[in-house]
Amino acid sequence: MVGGALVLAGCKLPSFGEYSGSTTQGRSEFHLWQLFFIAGLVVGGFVLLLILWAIFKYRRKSEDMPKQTQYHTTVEIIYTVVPILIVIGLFVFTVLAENKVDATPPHPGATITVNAFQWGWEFEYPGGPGSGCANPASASANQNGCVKVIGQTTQDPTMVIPTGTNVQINLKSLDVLHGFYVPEFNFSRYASPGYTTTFDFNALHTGDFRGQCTQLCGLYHSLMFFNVRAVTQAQYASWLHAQQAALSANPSSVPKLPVSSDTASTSSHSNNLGGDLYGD
Ligand SMILES: [Cu+2]
Repeated sequence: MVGGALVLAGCKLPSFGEYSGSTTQGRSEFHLWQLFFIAGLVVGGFVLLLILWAIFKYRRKSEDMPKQTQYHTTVEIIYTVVPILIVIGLFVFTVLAENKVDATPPHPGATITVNAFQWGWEFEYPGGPGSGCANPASASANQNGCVKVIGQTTQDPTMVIPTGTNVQINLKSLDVLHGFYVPEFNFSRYASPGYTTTFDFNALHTGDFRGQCTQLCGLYHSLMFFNVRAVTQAQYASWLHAQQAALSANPSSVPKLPVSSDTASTSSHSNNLGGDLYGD
């Protein structure tokens, strides 16, 4: 508990091998990690001290049977109650951190639909409030000023997000199970076919971050990377406007998904191995 209070007070503690988190959500996760690590060090160090103390203090000094101390009620109560209190404490801090990470407040500063597919990522930016992108397979998807960024297996797409505001991500999969993972955000979620997973990012600073798929989803799973570029809100707005202007000037430039991903469930396309891996 004391360690937790110190962590939450923002003391300069080691990172214990974890990213410090480039989003408010990732930062909460990071503090939870520090708390768990410190709790583990305290418990482990205490146990180690007890072991060493017992080894050296109670070395065999004679052939007599030493005093037997099992069924010591006070000790048994202590070593039952204290671990339960520790687990309750860790549970409470976990729930508090989870609630922060999973919160999706209304009126996000940006909304992005992320479609995972074999083997790449598509990022859809709806044109305005209430307007969504049309059917991803449709070539007329930019009717509402919707902007799309699509990566191919050998070319990583970049998801541009504004900093200092909530960015709501609606994560979907167009074929099999994928994993959306940004290490520096301390964040990972399944992209499930037929189900939308919604979460928020609030980027703390600008920068470029690597992302990747963390579910074995087929032949080129290991190439399924993407980038996240966090920019200021003004840069984000001008980027979005530039994309919308380019699309309305040239509607046929709307990026399209690779053919195989639209037909993953029925196609016998030669490189469509992901569906087979899942035994469908
Ligand atoms: Cu994948």
